[in-house]
Amino acid sequence: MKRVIKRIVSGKYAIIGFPWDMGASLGRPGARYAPKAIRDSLKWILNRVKDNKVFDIESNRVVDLSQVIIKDVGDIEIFAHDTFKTFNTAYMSIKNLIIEGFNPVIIGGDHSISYPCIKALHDSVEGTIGIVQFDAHLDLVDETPFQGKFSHSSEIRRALELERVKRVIQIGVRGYNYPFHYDDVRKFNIMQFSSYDVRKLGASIISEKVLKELNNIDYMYITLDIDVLDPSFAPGCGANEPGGLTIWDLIEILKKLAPYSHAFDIVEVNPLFDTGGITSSIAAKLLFDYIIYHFNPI
Ligand SMILES: [Mn+2]
Repeated sequence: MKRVIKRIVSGKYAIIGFPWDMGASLGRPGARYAPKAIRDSLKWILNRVKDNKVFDIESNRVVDLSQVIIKDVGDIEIFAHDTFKTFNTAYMSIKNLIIEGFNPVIIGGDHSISYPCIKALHDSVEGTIGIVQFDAHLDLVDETPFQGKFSHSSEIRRALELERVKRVIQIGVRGYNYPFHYDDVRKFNIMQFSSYDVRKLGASIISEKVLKELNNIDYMYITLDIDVLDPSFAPGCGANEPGGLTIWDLIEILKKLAPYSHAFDIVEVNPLFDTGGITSSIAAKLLFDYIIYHFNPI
């Protein structure tokens, strides 16, 4: 029998802000302001929910949310001088939420925050973990004197050290990177779909390939670095990397993967570089898409 990734639908979603940007050692800091900006944008979407129902125009249907709990649990407590203490606080909170049956929806923060969140999923469940990483960059740096071990360039490398993280799939990666990462990608058996692959093959085929690849995995964690989008769509991010995904392709792939995901984060939104809230509003839309399509796939 063909194995499929576990779908767990409790209808319980916890929104968690993680306003940490001390890991933004190479890119532009400022993602600490993202949880507030994204929550402000999310209000515009939630305003359309009436009597626990919302008209999903893109799928031409009314989605019934009467069985859905979206609980905003506030922000992770930040200890600015102490990465370890901050990450451990986040790890404990998110682990508890997962054990209580929530699907965590985490608003970063720079990309370093994904590591304690992935570890929280890893340690809350038995079984293998697959990570789907939407990103312009690889985030596979091991340790450097300048960035240390827990920056926004290292969270995927750290996650790969967890015992049951068995597969990483990167979508939207592009540009140029350090030559040794060519070997890392092979060493860690990372599957990559560059932004140009997405453009050539289309969102639908990419989604099918990802799900097929994760057939033997028990739990999926989706991490979405907003710089996966082309900077023209998302100017308020931690780093500019030309040639990114379009918003339409990203939305379609996310909607197709969301039903099989067990935790989600959206990171690197940087309100200090945003223009008119464009990037925050896209992040809020992606966050709501994740919840709607996780609960009620098309
Ligand atoms: Mn990243």
